Amino acid sequence: MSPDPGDFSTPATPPHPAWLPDAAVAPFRLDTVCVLGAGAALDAVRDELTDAPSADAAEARLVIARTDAVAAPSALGLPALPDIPDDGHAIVRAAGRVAVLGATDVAALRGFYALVREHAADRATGRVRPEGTVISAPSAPLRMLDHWDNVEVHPWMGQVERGYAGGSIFYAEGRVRSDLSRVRAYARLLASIGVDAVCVNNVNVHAREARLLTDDLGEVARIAAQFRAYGIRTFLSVSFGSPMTLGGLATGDPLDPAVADWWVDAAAGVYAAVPDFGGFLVKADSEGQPGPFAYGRTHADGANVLAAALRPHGGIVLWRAFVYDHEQDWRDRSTDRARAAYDHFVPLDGQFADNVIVQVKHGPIDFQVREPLSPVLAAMPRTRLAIELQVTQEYTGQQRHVCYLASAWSEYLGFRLDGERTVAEIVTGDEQNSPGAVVGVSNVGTDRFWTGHPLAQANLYAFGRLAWDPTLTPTAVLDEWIGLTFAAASDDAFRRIRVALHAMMDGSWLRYESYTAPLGVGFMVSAEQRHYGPGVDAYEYSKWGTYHFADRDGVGVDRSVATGTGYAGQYPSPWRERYESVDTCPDELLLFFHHVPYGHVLHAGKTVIQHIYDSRHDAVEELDAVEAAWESLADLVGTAAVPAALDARMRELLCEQRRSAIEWRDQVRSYFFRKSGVPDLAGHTIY
Ligand code: GCV
Repeated sequence: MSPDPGDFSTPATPPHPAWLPDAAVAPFRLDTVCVLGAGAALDAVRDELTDAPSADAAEARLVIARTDAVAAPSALGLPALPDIPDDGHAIVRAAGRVAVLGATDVAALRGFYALVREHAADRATGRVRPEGTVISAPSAPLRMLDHWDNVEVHPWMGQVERGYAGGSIFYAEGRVRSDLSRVRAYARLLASIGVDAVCVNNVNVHAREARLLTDDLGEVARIAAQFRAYGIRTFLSVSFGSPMTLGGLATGDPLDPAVADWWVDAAAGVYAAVPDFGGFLVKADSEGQPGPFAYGRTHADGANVLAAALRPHGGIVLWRAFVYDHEQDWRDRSTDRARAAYDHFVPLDGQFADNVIVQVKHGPIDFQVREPLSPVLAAMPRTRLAIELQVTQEYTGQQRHVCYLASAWSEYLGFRLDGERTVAEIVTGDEQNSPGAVVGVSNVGTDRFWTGHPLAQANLYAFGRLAWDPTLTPTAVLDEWIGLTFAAASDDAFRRIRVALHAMMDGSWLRYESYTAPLGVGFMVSAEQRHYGPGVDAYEYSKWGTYHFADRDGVGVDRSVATGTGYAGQYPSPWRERYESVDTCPDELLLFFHHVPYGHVLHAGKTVIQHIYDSRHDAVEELDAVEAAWESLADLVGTAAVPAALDARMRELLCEQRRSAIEWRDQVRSYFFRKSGVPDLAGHTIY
């Protein structure tokens, strides 16, 4: 990939407009427009429509309004205003006119972007919208992006931990950037997909970053001002050790009154600087971060002391459940990292304050390309829960491979984890769980395309859309994204781009899975290359608790109750039984739950070893079609549809994807042949 373009403020390399190019909004400037009501977010709508001819509400073809600014429905030619939820919006089409309505300026702004989105999607699908009213409200009340950005460049993690798109858009040279125009552009993009919260620093809180909470509040306020204009609240990751490291106290014990007072003062300080501050995100007792265990306290004790400090200001705590032993002895087969979050957190159900949300990674290990859903999500009905997704592609190609993650997320959110309730229902609130959140780890940086791989922009887009409405299909979301991003293309070019991108992206998650670690086993990633590329044994004899146990006879982790670690027993029915038995365990998770001989026959009919040989081959072969799809657009390069810089980046990365996929194929296949000695019946080359 091209080197980090560095400071984005150089006029020579303006950032790519992502899914909001001028051409996506321009159609709404052609007709008469009226924007009604006050508020920064409505000013943002006015900015979008600056060049449009204006008219009063009774005449304008397009009205965007806060409902409290509408004198009477008749002023819009309507018999009555629709009944709109506070955080939702309505798009009313009547008598050839369109009214976009929301109870607040932010709701109206989101409604405006919904209109822009509809227009783009309709171009992709050819749909003509009928007259009538469409009301949309978010499924999750909190739709948040976490940034793993450091203020300073960390010696071995760089500036953005697991970032694959250059430096931080927030920080440069050890402080908050003086030019925050890129943050404002980011806020606009996020508002257009309904994201309403951003945490601006890494959950691994190093010494410099800890001081954002105290010394840098004026600077945090500058960032928050950029987001506020687009209806997005700012959060900070804080270190549980802050009372000691920043406050000079002798202890961080959450039950010590002096510690509680320190947090009360810290929270008051933040709200004095940022009145609409969202709250704290905390990684405690995890991978070296301090936490309540040091004082013999529980994670509920830890979270609640912060929650009490934030409560008077309306703030919340997002407390991560990613707690496990990262100093494990690989010889010890009784400890199973997959069990850890459940073992630590489920006994605490009902003990967390009501302004605490327990944030749970989607799977029990760590954002692998294939994991079962975390059983914690089904086991804490008296706790507000968030699902954490990784938009940044740490384990899914690091924004050098095409991997459209909406396919995975939509499967997770729609999964009926206790047989009845979907994960989306659990985290967005239902008759059992109070509303929680959908959280993603952001994938943007200073890269001119924002996300390294230009197609990784679609993952950020899809995150927001699925957090708003988890029932959307990945293909429909992709159509919206293509319609917006390539709005400048002529009709014919657009049709071809759409076909090409669906061919490249629709199956890309499963393709990535097929050439990397097989059947749910996970973590066969290079340690040297920071989780990029193959490293079949890289974590096999390590302290991280991520093993595959391949030997000459078989592979996989026995997590059954009968003979293994018992992890399968953490699931409610029917999954507990499904996963427990080799006979009923889904193929794609077989090696996550069972250690099986290489000759074990999958439901799909092949032996495990032949599946390992074949699927890698097939996935690499599929890349021919992926490359051909992009090549089919060659005559468009240099037009507004496909700028030369976009094409250059795409070609460079497609080349790298092929190189890397071949490396995965050959290493994994050779490794298992050498372990098992079982010949490949298809006669593929094995090294
Ligand atoms: C922010 C994994 C990643 C770490 C990350 C951690 C977490 O272990 O490799 O970089 O740290 O998850 O989610 O806290």
